Amino acid sequence: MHIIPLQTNEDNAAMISDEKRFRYSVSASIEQMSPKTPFMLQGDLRESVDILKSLGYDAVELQIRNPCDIELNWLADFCEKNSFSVSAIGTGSEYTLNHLSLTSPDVQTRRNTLARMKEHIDLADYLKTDVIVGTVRGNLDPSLSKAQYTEYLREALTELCGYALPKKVNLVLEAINFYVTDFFNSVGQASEMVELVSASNFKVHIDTHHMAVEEADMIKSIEECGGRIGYVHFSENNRLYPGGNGLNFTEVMRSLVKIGYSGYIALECLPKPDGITGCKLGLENLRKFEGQI
Ligand SMILES: [Mn+2]
Repeated sequence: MHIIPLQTNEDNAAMISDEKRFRYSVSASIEQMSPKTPFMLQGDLRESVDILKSLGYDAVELQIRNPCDIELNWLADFCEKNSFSVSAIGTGSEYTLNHLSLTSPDVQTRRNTLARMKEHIDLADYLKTDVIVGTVRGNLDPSLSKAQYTEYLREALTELCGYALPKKVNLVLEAINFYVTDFFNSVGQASEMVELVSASNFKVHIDTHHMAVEEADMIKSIEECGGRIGYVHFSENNRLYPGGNGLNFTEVMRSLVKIGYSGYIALECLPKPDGITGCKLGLENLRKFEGQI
């Protein structure tokens, strides 16, 4: 019998070493938000997509308030004709603008949030992309214990992963720092919830801005999380585009290659000095950092 040796992550990294290692994206909000929100592109999505394509990005991340409220047929067409993709659908507006939460003490709010998240999953199925679980997990309501909160979230994520699996949609749980959200702040804590739900389409989503607050050693955290990482946000510790302050993105990229991650890196950054300039400088720097791996 001929036994094929298992490939290591290092082999995978070597195999793709001559190709492009990552696909680059920018998080764009369809709502016009405040300039203090980390979306370099805001408002008209066609305009944002045109800008990203012309700058040389591979994808756009969608920040949308209502997945049923917008006409997106043109986006699927555009992606197919232009080798462009949607890297993920962000669902933070469901919490910040629509006041939905997967861990609300109110059963009807939890049901409404689940129904809405299924609409995001349907949209992700249509656009061949994944869904981010960030702030929509909700903060701890004073009437709940941490154990009850964790159980509500585990139940919700289990149901959503089950719904998304036949559609080949992944869910990713973002590790968000303590001043934004109450739980799953560090990469290790997000990994624990991913282990608890234990679904093949449920992964950890890392963000360098949050990691700069939460992780004692960003590189060690990435390597420990390893194959559980399913999506990546890049932005500086002060939320500027990569290279706008001082984080060592070359090291971060090197650790991602080491664990075999070759998916999207999406920029979730403040529109500074202005959105388009941030996108342009961010991509130039990403290519420079990638060349230094
Ligand atoms: Mn993020």
